[in-house]
Order: sequence, then C-alpha cells, then structure tokens
Amino acid sequence: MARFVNVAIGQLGPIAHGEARPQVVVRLKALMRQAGAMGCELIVYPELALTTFFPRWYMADQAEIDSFFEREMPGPETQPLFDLARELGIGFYLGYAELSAEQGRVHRYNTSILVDRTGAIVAKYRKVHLPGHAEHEPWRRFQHLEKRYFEPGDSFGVVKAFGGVLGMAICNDRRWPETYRVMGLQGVEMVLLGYNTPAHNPPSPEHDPLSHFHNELVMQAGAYQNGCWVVGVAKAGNEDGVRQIGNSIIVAPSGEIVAACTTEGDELAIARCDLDLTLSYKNTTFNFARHRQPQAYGLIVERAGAIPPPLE
Ligand code: CDT
Repeated sequence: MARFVNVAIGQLGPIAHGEARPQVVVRLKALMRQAGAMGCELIVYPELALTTFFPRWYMADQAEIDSFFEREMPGPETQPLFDLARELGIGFYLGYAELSAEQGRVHRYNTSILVDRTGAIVAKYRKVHLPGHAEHEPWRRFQHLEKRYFEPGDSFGVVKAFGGVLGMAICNDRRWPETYRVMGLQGVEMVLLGYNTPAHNPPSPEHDPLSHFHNELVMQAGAYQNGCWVVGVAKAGNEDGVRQIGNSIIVAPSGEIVAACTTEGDELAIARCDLDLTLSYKNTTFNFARHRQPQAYGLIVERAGAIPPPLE
C-alpha cells in the first residue's frame, strides 16, 4: 500500500522584537487551518518560530536572554497550537529556544519538536551545528551569537511517525552532509528542518548573491544522496532591520524541488510526498549496505578541522 504524507510548509514572515507569543501563535494557527483545509496531515514551521531571531543581538542581561526561551512545551501560550493540532488531526514541527534543568544544571538549546496528529510530542531535536560566534563582534552590522546563547545538541535521531521514518535538523545543520547521512544510516525517509538565514553574511558578503542557490543546493544534495524527502522552512523577510531569505522548499528523493514559497511573508506551500519514492534511491545508487566503504571514512569522525599535508 502506498505511503503518502501530505506536508505543508508553514513559512513565517518576520516576527518583530516586541511581538508577543500569543500573537505569533495566532499566525501559526492560521497557517495550520489553511493546511488542514488543503488536506495536510503535517505542517513544518521555522527555526525559533515563536520569537524574533534574537541571536542577532548581543545581550549581557541573562533575564533578557531568557525571555526568549520556553521553560515548558507546551506552555500556556503554546497550548492553543497543540489543541488545534488535536482538533484538526494535524501534526507539526516547531522550532523554539529551550531552557531546561537537567541534573541540577540549566541548559539552553536551539530545539525543534515533532508533534503527532493527537497533539503529542513524539520527538525532540537539539541543534548540533551552531553557527556564528560566542563573543560580541561590534564590526558586524548584526550579530550571530548562537554559540553564546546555546549549547550544541549531540545526536541526530529518527522516529517512526506519519507512516514513515522522520528526522529533524535545524538551519545551519542543512549545510553539513553528516546531518543527512547520520539520519540516512537510520533509514530516514523525510527530514524536516526550519531555518533563519540572513540574506547578508557579514564574514563572507561575497556569498550573499548565492544565498538561494546554496540553500537549494544543500537540501537537494542531502535528499538525493540519502534517498529521502527534505522539507526546508524559512522565517523570512525584514525582521528588525535584517533581511532573511525565504526560499522554503520541499525536495523529493530525486533531488527535485516539488513545492516552493514565493514570498517573504507567512505562506503555505504543500506537497503530497510518497515515501516509497525513497526506495529506488535507497535500493540502487545509494544502497548503503552494498556500496558504502566505512573503512575509508575514519577521518570523518576522528577529525574536525582540515589538516593539509606539510609543504614539500
Ligand atoms: N540560524 C542559522 O543557523 N543560520 C545560519 C547562518 C549562517 S551564517 C552565520 C544558516 O546556516 O543559515
């Protein structure tokens, strides 16, 4: 029997600094209702989808920093989203800043959750590849302080949900082939990922005109090389003076883009994703068991930075 997942991209336009959680949740619910009206069973929202992208500011006051974090999920302000999910029978991926206390220590992560059609959280993922920097760099027009505000996560898991094997990643993770391959080795059939990508990257402005190309390139390659669907969803537009790319897309296991947003605002795009389209890739060109040569890949896990051979 064919296995289809009707997936919606729930792209968000900017969330202003002063926009309160309940206002944002109203926007998320409007997109969820549209997705329901179009027959979708899963909607994917962006990274840090409840607030502005706060790592663009240097903050020294911990109380101010923590005002962007969620201490519980669902909490009183996010519960209405879970209630609507249950009412409509739609699951969702949601990115948010997580503040948790574990073994007497406070931890802060850039997190996403997967919620099933009953409104239950079935998986949680903590962003592994935190981009940017940890100290204030005043030369930048805006900061990218994820390395200051978050700890990295330590794994890429997958979960059986929506009739298939699903995995999650967040923003910068999508640029790293290891992200997809670690999940590919667990049989992932669909990777969900939200992002906030500034149209301008202060350390490498020469890449700016290529930001859509790079966005599509990495997700298309990740999908094809692992025979899986990839659903990439932006928080887009001019957010507090910083423009972020949209370019949200759904990529098939062939590497082809099958759905895309065209604006930088709140926007839905949908696709009927046949999970069995993964099979011809997983069973032929990317039959891992048959073709991979792990004995040749040792450096991948032994070494982080590149060490070129010494000069003659
Ligand atoms: N949020 C996030 O991870 N953004 C990064 C920006 C990279 S430049 C510091 C991204 O990969 O889009």
